[in-house]
Amino acid sequence: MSALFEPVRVGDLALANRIVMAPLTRNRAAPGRVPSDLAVTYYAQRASAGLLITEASQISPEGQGYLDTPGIYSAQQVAGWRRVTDAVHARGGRIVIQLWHVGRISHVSLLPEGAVPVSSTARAANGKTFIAGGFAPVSAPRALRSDELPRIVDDYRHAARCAIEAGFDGVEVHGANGYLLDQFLRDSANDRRDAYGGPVAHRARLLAEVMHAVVDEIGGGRTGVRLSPVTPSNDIGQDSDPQALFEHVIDRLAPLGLAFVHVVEGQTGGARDIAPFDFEALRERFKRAHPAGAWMVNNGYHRQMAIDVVDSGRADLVAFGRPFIANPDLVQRLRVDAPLNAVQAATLYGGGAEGYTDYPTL
Ligand code: 8OZ
Repeated sequence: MSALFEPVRVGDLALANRIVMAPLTRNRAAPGRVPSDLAVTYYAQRASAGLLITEASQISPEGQGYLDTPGIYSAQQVAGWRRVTDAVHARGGRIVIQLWHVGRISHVSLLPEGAVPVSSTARAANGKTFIAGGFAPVSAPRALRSDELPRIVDDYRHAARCAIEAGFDGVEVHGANGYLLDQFLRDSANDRRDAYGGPVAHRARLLAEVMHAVVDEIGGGRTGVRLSPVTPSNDIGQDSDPQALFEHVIDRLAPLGLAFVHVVEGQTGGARDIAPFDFEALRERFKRAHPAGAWMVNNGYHRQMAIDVVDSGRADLVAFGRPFIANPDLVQRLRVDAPLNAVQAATLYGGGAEGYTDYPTL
């Protein structure tokens, strides 16, 4: 039997296997941006994963960019998430929450009265978001002033504290997919002239400050980060030198003693070879600096790929996205090499139980 199905220790967490449910946006939060009753069922159904990573959850009202995504900043949200974590723990699962700020991928109708999206830049992305009434182009952002960034870092810190109060086993900071932290990282979206723009070390500063704050608040053994060095998601564009940028990011984060680094290989949800990038060099660099840290891979893995990557030592954990939406018992199906249910595209975002909690087990 492959090590994929064997228990593993990741930071402070004891996981039953190396199969992870990737963070998946589902747009079904209740009023107040609180996880719904259905979310309790949905996550509990998937608790046999070694680790569940929740859907991206905004750290503040300003961090929201789509309709009906949950937050992790209010007392009501903490209480709502507590029901999710209790249900997952009752089934022996482990669950971390993904901390999200969308930056410029937002729309004024989703933000507090009078606010516009904030970013590294005042340049708008060429893209759409989903608001009440359907898809709409994202609103023009304003560039954050450097004196506002400590408040953003504090919002991440506060959200991490809320996560622990809600019973989560830890957090994953969303540094991927063209959202706020990625907007600061890449020179394709960062045109700043202050200490947070220009050279790689400046562009990585906001992510580093966020990670330091979260680790200071809850501990490195309960903290992970998701990166997507070459995804073109959300019109982020390619950095002029992604290898150098993300090697710097890894060098900077490794000393924090993180539980895991989660890497999207290629285009999120798409081509694994969208742009050249040496992911293995990144992993080796991380492992040299922090041997106990887990390396989590994601993007289009099927059973044999996952077994091979873990058994060859090229990854410690494998995150599955769409297969986990359609197969609540994915771990068991992979174990016995059973066929998988296909995912229904029409019910991915928004709606109720259909395509959410009604996928059949074996
Ligand atoms: C799909 C739809 C909306 C948001 C990401 C949080 O790509 C997302 C997302 C995915 O990281």
